[in-house]
Amino acid sequence: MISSPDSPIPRNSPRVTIVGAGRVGSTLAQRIAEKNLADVVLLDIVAGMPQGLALDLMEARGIELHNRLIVGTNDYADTSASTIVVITAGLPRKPGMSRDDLLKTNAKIVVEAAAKAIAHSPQAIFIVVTNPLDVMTYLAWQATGLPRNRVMGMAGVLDSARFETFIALELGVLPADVKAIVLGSHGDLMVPLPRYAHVNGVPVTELLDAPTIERLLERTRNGGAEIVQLMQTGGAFFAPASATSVMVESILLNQSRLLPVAAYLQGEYGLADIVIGVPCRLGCGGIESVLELTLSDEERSALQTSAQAVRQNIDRAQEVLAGVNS
Ligand code: TXD
Repeated sequence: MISSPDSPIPRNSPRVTIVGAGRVGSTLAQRIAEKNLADVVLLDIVAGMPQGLALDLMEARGIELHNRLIVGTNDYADTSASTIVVITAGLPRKPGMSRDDLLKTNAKIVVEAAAKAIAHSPQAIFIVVTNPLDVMTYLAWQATGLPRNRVMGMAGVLDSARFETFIALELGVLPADVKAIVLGSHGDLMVPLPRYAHVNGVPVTELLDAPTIERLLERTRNGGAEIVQLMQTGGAFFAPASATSVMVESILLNQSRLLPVAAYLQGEYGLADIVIGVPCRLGCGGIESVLELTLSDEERSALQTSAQAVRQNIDRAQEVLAGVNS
């Protein structure tokens, strides 16, 4: 079968829709196609932009040696029957802006995107990327009405990768040999767990002293802001796209990878009716299980503080949305 960007995608290939063809969205489309994971539909409100990006990515296929289709569109009808929907639509941070400043604008965008996407892909698993991440994931879960295993947010994989990067740079070791996990909300109140970090099995606490670890943690907490400050226009997108692609891959290939994911909790970690970053096993059903780690009192209370901040912002977002609907 011969396919062009204008022809329907053959149904034997999984399809990933990315809502928001900005920097994260378009880079993610590239990663998914070049890792040969799925065909991609890039959707944006800006007319012509996703179509142009899709054509550009299609023209790289012969060079990059893959045959995945990338379609750009402004119409949700073209996203039908997607296996995964990733929502990156929204505004990114400007210098000095917190992720929560984005709350009002992005709440409306994400709710609309989730509702429209689920209407065309009722079987899809949703991954939210838009900030403020935990709140937007909660709103997408509500807007889709899906069971909790099928709606999740990407932040922990990125925050963990940042912590791993800083550890690798400090020690001068291969980044892939460093493993770390960051829980909690995506923001200043994230909860890194240095006692679980290791370099090929050697605990980081054996390799670095406490003040150094604290310095690296602080840099991790400010990881997003550091890049926004340097770039001045927009924020990080290469590592966020890589982090999202790992989640997409684990779901599409049913890899059951254990990854920190923003998940809707129903009592785990003593938290309920909240979305927050926790270790999850990701497979073809989405979140297949939530792993409850034994936390110290300090870690547990940091997670609770993180959850309280998310709760406040969920309430604020609900007020904003209620205002829109009244
Ligand atoms: O760890 C994480 N979760 C994050 C989150 C890491 C990096 C970026 N993070 C957040 O993702 C960031 O704060 C933003 O909220 C989103 C997207 O970031 P990106 O850098 O890709 O922003 P862009 O380049 O501005 O792209 C956003 C696109 C842009 O093309 C808009 O036209 C589009 O979203 N947009 C829409 N598309 C569809 N529908 C609607 N309503 C819409 N509104 C804007």
